[in-house]
Amino acid sequence: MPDDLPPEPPAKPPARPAREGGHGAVVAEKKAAKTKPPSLYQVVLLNDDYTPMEFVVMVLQHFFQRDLETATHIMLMIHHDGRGVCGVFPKDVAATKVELVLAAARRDGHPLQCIMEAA
Ligand code: TYC
Repeated sequence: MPDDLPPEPPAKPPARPAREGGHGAVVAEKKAAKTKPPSLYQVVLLNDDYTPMEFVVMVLQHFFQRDLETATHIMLMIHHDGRGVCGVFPKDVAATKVELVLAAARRDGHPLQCIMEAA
C-alpha cells in the first residue's frame, strides 16, 4: 500500500435488521390503535290496539327526553304507520332504554312493544 493515500474511513457497524433493537433484543412493532366509533342502534316503538296514547307520550317524554308536542307527534306517527323511531344510541344505551320502557309498560299492564335495530 502506498504511504501517500488518505487513511481509510472507519468501518461502518453492520446495518442491524429492521426488527431488532440491537443487543439481540427483538422489538415489538406497535400497531396504530384502531378505535372504531360505537355502532348505533335505533330504538323503535311498535303500535298496538291497547296501550293508551297518553302512556306512549309519557314514555317518549320520560325515556327519550321529548317535549310534549314532539312526543305527541311521534306517538301519532306510530299509531298511523305501525312503528316509529324514538332515538338513536350506542348499543348498550339502546338496550337499557328498551329494558326500561318494557319494564314500565309491563308494570302498568300495557302490551307495548319496544325493540332496537342496527341504525
Ligand atoms: N294505538 C294505540 C291506541 O289507539 C296507541 C299507541 C300508539 C300504542 C303508539 C302503541 O307505540 C304505540 N290506544
